[in-house]
Amino acid sequence: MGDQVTDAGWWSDAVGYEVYLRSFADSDGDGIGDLPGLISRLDHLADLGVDIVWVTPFYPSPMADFGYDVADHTGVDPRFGTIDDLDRLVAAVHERDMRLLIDLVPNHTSDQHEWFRSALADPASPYRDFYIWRDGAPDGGPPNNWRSHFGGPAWTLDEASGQWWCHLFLPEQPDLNWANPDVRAAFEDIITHWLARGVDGFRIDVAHSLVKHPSFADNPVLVEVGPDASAGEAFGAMRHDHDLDQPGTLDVYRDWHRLAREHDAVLLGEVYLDSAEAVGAYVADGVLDLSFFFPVLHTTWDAEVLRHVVTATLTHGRGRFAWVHSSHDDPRAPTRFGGGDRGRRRALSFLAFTAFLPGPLFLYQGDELGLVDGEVDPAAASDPVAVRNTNPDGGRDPVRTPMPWSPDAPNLGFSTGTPWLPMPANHTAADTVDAQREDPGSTLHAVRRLLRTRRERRPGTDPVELLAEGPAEVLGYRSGDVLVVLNAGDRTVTVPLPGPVELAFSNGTVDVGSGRAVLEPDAVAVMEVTT
Ligand code: TEU
Repeated sequence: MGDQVTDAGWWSDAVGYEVYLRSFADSDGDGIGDLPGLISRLDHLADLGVDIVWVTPFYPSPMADFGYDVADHTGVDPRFGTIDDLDRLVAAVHERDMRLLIDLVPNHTSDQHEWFRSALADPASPYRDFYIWRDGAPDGGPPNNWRSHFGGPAWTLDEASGQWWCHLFLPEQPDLNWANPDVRAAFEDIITHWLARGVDGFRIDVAHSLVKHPSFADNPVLVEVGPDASAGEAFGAMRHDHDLDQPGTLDVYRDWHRLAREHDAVLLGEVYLDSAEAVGAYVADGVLDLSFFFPVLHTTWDAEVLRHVVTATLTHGRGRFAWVHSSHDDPRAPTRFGGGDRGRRRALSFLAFTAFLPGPLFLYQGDELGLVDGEVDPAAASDPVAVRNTNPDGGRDPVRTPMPWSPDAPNLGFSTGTPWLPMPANHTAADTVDAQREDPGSTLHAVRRLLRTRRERRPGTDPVELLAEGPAEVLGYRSGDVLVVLNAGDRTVTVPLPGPVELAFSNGTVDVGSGRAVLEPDAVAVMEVTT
């Protein structure tokens, strides 16, 4: 299904791993994960079978959005380490035959970036036009009805000049003006800087909203929401005709693609749009190499929903949508799939199901442990989405709690100091890397086995044929000699097979015999057809 990619690179088949740096490993006891901490844990990733390490922003930042408010695109925040640590990270990743992706945040900067400081201090500054300024509406309100993802209007008034600046996220994250060629030139310099320093590519933050419609017209309102609506509800209550997914965005990436190609580097977009067709346009030839497709990470445990995202990925992703199951922004897969052992089993089964389909496979830290969302006391909430809204979505803290490493160390081995976000009570010794390493029945062992099987048996560019026969709650496909079947229902199912098979990987109780496979609910079987 779907055309195969025409310019496949080293990333096409890779296993990626997202490191949320702040919560990964703290080397100096300040309670915040850092670059030396990450370096000290790279062997865990290499052992697991990871090819690409994606590290979230380490740049100098006031941390209003924990680093996604960048104040200097070529530096390192002292809380995360030094520029020498970054060079050491590049070398240490490469020594282990892995590659390093860093986060590029081009939609906005921090309000403490020197560009914005200059723009705010002096409307005649050459940096004024790096950002988006508009006069208010005749009634004195914001220029239009656009909303911030994080609550409230997407505009804040600069009283000195009487103009408003645009921010699709926090007021402290002013949006850049991508209609200004100087902004484009500045980012090409940033990209060139990091490629010369040896990084292997970029995960591009909010890759779908750099360019805004030049009319700055209101977005059509789909549903009226009251003041009690959460940030997410209010954002979703309008059609984003003018603030997201504007055509000129792809031209920016065409330029970056040329730069990336000179260094054999990869561009991976965070294209946070629901339509697979729309996301597919970002991964056309000569644009981005890869994109996440987020409906995959919003699925519930429902055969129809799972089938839909898989089919959409195959049709529109054409091997360029990276499979993603959890992230630092959204509920973890085991939690989404019901929590506890059951959620964990389902998450592993769906991970295995996607592992033999075209496209790279990404894990988020803790996915290899079957980690569920951490329980965070509301008093400890840190995410601005939770803290700044009277009716919060709950925020993203539960998916950002520190990584559990060892059962006997303070804070499960994350930090010798006080973690910036408390270790959650529902993450216990059994969730730690060290405990799971000792337990052959652990999720860690299963994921390592799965990734090894994927490396050995991955069908490469063979076309994928979705299985049409069998019970409705079963999802299945064949690609080359690999046959994968998942039971997303709540009864044991028998699936007809084309001939003799060998079981290459399974999760849950699976019985594979001649001509049929029997799978209990939530189970997956990865088989090799032997004739
Ligand atoms: O996320 C962009 C984005 O669209 C998400 O914020 C999403 O809408 C929200 O998290 C759902 O809960 C990226 C980063 O991944 C996120 O951490 C940043 O806060 C955001 O950009 C701003 O840079």
